[in-house]
Amino acid sequence: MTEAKEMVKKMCVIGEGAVGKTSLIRRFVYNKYEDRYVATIGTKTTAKPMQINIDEKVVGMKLQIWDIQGLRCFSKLQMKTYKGANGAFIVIDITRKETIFSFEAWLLSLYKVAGEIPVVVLANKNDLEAELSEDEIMALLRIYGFPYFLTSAKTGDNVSIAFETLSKMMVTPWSGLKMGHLPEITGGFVKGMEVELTPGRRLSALEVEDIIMARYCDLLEDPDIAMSMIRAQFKKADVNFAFPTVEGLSKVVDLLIDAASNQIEASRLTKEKKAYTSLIRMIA
Ligand SMILES: Nc1nc2c(ncn2[C@@H]2O[C@H](COP(=O)(O)OP(=O)(O)O)[C@@H](O)[C@H]2O)c(=O)[nH]1
Ligand SMILES: [Mg+2]
Repeated sequence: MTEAKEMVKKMCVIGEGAVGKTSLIRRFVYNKYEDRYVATIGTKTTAKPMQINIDEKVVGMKLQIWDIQGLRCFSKLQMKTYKGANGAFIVIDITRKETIFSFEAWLLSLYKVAGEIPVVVLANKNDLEAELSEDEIMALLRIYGFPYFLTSAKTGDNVSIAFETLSKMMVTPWSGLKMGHLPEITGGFVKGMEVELTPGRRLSALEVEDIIMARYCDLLEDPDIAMSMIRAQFKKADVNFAFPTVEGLSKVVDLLIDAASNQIEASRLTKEKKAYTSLIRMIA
């Protein structure tokens, strides 16, 4: 029996940089793969219609897949993009053991904003020699009860089934975490969550870039549009967003303010620019 009932669901793909988030999405949506690494700037969304089978019923849904830049977790921009998410992939790279160390921090930052939504873990690059064994992955995930897949964006191994699994979890009642509550993570991760803007506090260029991008998303009230404008200005200014400098950020800020001039009132823009400029001045 077929029952057409389309719904839109938001799915986030998160994890450290270069674990394969963008490649996994590209494989799933376009069935394509590229060996070249182009770091994602901010967030990028892709829509994908999906048909899933639930209890012998075909359910149509529109997946909104959010590819989220993975430089650091608890970044202000990332936290903003988690809002309203219905499910998430946390991606780790089996060729780099360290990508699993921050798993809980990613989870915690996600749950802080989106609540306890379904999560599926993707242990990616399974076509390469592993530095991380399946036992180690299972040991970590046992306490949470999250499903995981060994995937390869390169060969396509397990990619579709992973997306189908998470999609299903997103539309069926989810019992939540197996353990019932999240562990308390102390130390660096949680403490680093809020950037305190006290006088004399120095910031890194990356932190400032992050705050500016998050503010710009607020300013334009649509993170998707804001992010595409941000991408365009970085390109125009020829500034590498992964290694921002004071000069580079100043250039980008000028362009960003300019780009918003026909949408935002001039007095508001002047204030905004002042805020960006004083943030840039705080760079150590
Ligand atoms: N061998 C192999 N390389 C991969 C795989 N997935 C991604 N890569 C490569 O790893 C690099 C980072 O991938 P990307 O998707 O941009 O990572 P992201 O930063 O998490 O979005 C790129 O050079 C990709 O070609 C995979 O499954 N196998
Ligand atoms: Mg990417």
